[in-house]
Amino acid sequence: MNELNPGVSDLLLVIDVQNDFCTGGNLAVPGGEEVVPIINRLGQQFENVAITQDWHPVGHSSFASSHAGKEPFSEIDMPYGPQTLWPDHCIQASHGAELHDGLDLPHAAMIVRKGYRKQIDSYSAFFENDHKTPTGLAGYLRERGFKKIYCVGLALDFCVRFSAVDAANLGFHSVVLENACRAIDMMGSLDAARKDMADKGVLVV
Ligand code: VGL
Ligand code: ZN
Repeated sequence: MNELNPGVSDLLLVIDVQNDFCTGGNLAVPGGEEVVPIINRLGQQFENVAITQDWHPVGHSSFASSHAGKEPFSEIDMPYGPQTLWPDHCIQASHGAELHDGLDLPHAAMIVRKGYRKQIDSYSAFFENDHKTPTGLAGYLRERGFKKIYCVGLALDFCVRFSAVDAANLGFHSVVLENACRAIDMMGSLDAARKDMADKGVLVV
């Protein structure tokens, strides 16, 4: 990855590298923790790093347990569109919501939390799943003058996908470093993610 040679207008966006998405977690992504050393090495090359954290209240509407008779990984219709239901995960201030403790990014200047409104999920680091409610990250990145966003983390086919696509739609150069991501890969989600990212001008390398 030495050829990246990131400059002052480049930012590494580290998405949801939290205990619940790693082995032993409530919504474990296969091999999730394998991204930790890869991201740590990348982080040493980037002067600018931001981190996201999935951050749900107890009883969040994206949890299957909040809907009588519904199983995890099924889908329901929400006012803002279809929503996959998940096992309870990344509950605010729980161990599962903490960043993986091997993550070594002391210079990260920003941590964005998302998914903290009970009635709406947020995969993207930029907008909640209504694709309208902003998290504030775009304003931060613009005000800081960043032009190119390198997305890494978990999960490639959910939060990384939607973050990278929104970054491109917002006018940033958006790059996904695939070897620093892992996917959930359920019901065609990884193929759909690849297609969506390609269609929206995200560079996947
Ligand atoms: C994520 C499902 C639910 C992710 C977050 O980080 O990709 N996926 N919440
Ligand atoms: Zn979540």
